[in-house]
Amino acid sequence: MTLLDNGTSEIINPDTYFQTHTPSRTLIEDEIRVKEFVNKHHEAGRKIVLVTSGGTTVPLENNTVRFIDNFSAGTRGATSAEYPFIISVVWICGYIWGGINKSEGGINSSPYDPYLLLVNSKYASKMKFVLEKYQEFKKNETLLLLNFVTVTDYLFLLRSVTNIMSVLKENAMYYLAAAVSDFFIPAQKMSQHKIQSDGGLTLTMDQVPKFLKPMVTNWVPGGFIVSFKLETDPALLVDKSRLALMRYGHQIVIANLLTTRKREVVLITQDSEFQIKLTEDEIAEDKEIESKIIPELVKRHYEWIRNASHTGL
Ligand code: PAZ
Repeated sequence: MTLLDNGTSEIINPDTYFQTHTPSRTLIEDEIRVKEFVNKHHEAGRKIVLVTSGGTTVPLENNTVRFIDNFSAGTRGATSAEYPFIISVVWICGYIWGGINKSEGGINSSPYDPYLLLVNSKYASKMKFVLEKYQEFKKNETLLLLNFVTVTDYLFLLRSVTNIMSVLKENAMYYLAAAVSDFFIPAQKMSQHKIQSDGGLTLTMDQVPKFLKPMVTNWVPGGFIVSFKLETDPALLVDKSRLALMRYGHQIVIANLLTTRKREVVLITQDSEFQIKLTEDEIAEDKEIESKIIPELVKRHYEWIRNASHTGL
């Protein structure tokens, strides 16, 4: 974080960010694929969910040798897309395809056509379910997978995909589970070449612009937006989630703690809090919390659509 003389941190605005950074080389190709996908499903009268998952990296050099990563394995997004009710999905992910956490050693997989999977026997039945779901998506052409690596790739991709999906108006859900870096080194301040190791390293980072505000206001006004809030301090979780709702004006924040995120979350709206928790029996059966989150969100999304048609949104 760059600290200004007065001790406040510098926040670049989203427009300046997009003007001063370069998207990934695959962005144009990705946009074409998203347009085709969205047009096809929109014409067929289907709803589409955008799922983002995984972590974004922050390069330290323009010719990147080193980067800062975060803990996210992309499990939340991957697992969520497996559940019924999720019909047409544009899924942008960093790292993995598959419902099993990379840190659990479950699978080795490719984001596209996996032809060799090494499956830990503990996960065999789960993997069968995931593969069947994937085959179903493939057969019906209802899943579009897009990848990102850096935070810049992610932000450009998010802006493009949401702009294209805005034609769906309230018939789209945006499920933002990716762990997006909060700090980065702007391209113009980054070392061009590998940083030499002839002493210690002090990093100065800027704050990544808050993209939820332009997303809610300009990119997809009328869309049903669900963001996630991760904290490690339970005392901050609900207040920070509420603050995000107030600041950005979207529909739901799902609050989760790092250590309990797989068994407990709180769905927070402008006027309610709703806890979703796995019971001890469900945990013993390896039930996934997403099997409870997704139906609840789909129900709320339908209510949102009903209200939107009344209010003419
Ligand atoms: O990717 P994962 O399954 O390991 O973890 C999911 C998560 C904690 C990244 C997600 O639930 C989340 O909270 N995403 C938003 C993180 C944030 O506050 O930026």
